[in-house]
Amino acid sequence: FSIHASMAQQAPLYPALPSETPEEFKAPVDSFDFVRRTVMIPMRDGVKLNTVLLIPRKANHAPMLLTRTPYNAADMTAHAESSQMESVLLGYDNMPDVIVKGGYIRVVQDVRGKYGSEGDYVMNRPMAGTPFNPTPVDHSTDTWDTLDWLSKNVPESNGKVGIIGGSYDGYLPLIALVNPHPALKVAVPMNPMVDGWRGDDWFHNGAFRQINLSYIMEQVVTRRNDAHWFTSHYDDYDTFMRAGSAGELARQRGVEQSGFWRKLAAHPAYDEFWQSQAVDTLLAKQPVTVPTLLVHSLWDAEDIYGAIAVYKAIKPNDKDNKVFLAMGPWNHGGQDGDGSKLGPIRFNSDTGLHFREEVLMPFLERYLKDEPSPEALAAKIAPVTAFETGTNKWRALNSWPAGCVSGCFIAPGTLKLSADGKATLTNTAPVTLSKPAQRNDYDEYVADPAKPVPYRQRPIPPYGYDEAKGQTWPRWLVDDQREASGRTDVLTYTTGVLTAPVKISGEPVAHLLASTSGTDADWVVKLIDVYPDQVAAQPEMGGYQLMISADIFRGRYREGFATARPIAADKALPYNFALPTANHVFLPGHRIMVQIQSSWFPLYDRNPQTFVPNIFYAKPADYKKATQRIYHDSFIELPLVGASVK
Ligand code: PG9
Repeated sequence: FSIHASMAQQAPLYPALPSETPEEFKAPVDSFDFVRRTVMIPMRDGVKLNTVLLIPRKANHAPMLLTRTPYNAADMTAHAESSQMESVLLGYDNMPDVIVKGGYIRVVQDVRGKYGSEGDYVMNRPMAGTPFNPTPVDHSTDTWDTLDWLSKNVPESNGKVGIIGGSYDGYLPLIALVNPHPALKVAVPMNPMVDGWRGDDWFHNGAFRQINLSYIMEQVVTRRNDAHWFTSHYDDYDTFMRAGSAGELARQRGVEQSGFWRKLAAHPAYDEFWQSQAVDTLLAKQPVTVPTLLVHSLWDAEDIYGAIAVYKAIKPNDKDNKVFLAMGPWNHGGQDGDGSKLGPIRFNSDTGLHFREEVLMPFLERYLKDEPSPEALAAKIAPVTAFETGTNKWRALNSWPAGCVSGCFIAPGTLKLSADGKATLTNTAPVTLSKPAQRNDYDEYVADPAKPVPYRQRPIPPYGYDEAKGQTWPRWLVDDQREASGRTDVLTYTTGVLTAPVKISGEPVAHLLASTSGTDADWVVKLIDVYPDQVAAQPEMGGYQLMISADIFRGRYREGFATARPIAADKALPYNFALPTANHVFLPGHRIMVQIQSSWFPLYDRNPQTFVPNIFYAKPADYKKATQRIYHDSFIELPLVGASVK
């Protein structure tokens, strides 16, 4: 670092007592085990992108590991003021153990329009030449230009680049795969943003993730994120309730100054704006030429849809077995750190370290190093490395979904929701529901928008984080669901105690036959593993209700995501939607539970339950109680592995 004096150094005002601040402070870095180099790399349109390189002192023909980010390259490469590269790199998206042990040159770049880079910022910049990006540049061209510069201007390198990152930084490696530069030898998209409307950060099946309003503002309205959302209530449940609709809160908080908010609010349905940006659809049209390791977190509270969606989209094009998938019992980004537990759920080993050492490091080395080590070449990297929750075992599989490497199969089972809160599992193929067996064959609850079901125990700290409670946002998907099961506006169906293990691998699918007295409704379905009443080794887990897979569906889209339509009141109608991928064994002594409710607040905005053109602008009078009915024989289709059960 050389710190220029903040003011242009002038002649001392009082020569007899000159400033004690030198003209330019030069930090002594000779003792550092790395060299920091900051360059402004020119893109084809002249915009320069701020790019930080940390080069190990001994680097010679070293490969480069690149992360492109909207989250501040300077910060990400200066986590600590240290002479040691590994300490400097601790923190978001870095995995210093991988980078330093591998002897990589670390490159982190601010994307166009953010922090130290020039140009204009556009959230998840649409591809050039599409209706929503008439310019000649996008993240594919910016990555191409960046790699072209890196491959020619880093003498300490071997000219080979891997691109790696999580979340938004996981979306960027996917876009790098469109017209990839020849220097791109490997891509590791982790927990990537892929389809913001279907199941990643902005909506899930049309329900808006309003808890991200603060992000939509802070990330867009200034180049360096120095405008901040403020806390008005300790309990975020109150923050959002007092405002009423997400659109009203956006107005109150200045979010309307975010160009991205204006686009999002103008496109509440899954129209061309969202469909044209679905990265899985985009990549399905590309050849697979770059070895790619997709990384998925089973309890990802932010981008639980993306990695699996891309895997499904590109695997059919993978003629040379270049596409790999790893999934672990992690929260969003959990693979970067200690993966031995998540909240109270213990995995009996550090699953993050296992992934980094046994999968990621040999994978990177194999494609980036001029001479990979014998260990890296000998490492058995299965096409799919999947952690099996429940049993806490890693499984090496040939494809996904798969229940085992050979000798088993996946067959759809039916978890029927019956009277008296009973759930019954049979391994018979499900039969799609069209009309109720008999008129009174249902359970009902009153969904009151004035008292929406909290997505977690209140008080809900602002933006879902609470340092005191250990940042519970990243682990809320493993919160105990007993909080909800006791509510009269949550239906609960439970099997008897299992006498044999029940394993599921893949996406459960909710098949509801439901009616509402309103003309719009949200349906939340949660598949839950109920622990035995007493767990001697971990008493607090006695009776724990652990979500294995859960999602929300906004009923106005039941006839298609592109167009919102009113729901016919008091009419039993089918709702069918997939829940996130699971790879779980319900152990003997456990029970399988399904919970159904009509709000998940304040994570998702409330459905007024009367049809309005755009829920962002619903008025207080639009929000009305509704009586919801779930007809018996509604069921969850489970991807059962092997012969299962009772
Ligand atoms: N995918 C993460 C995120 C995006 C938008 C809102 C909130 C979270 C991320 O990039 O961190």
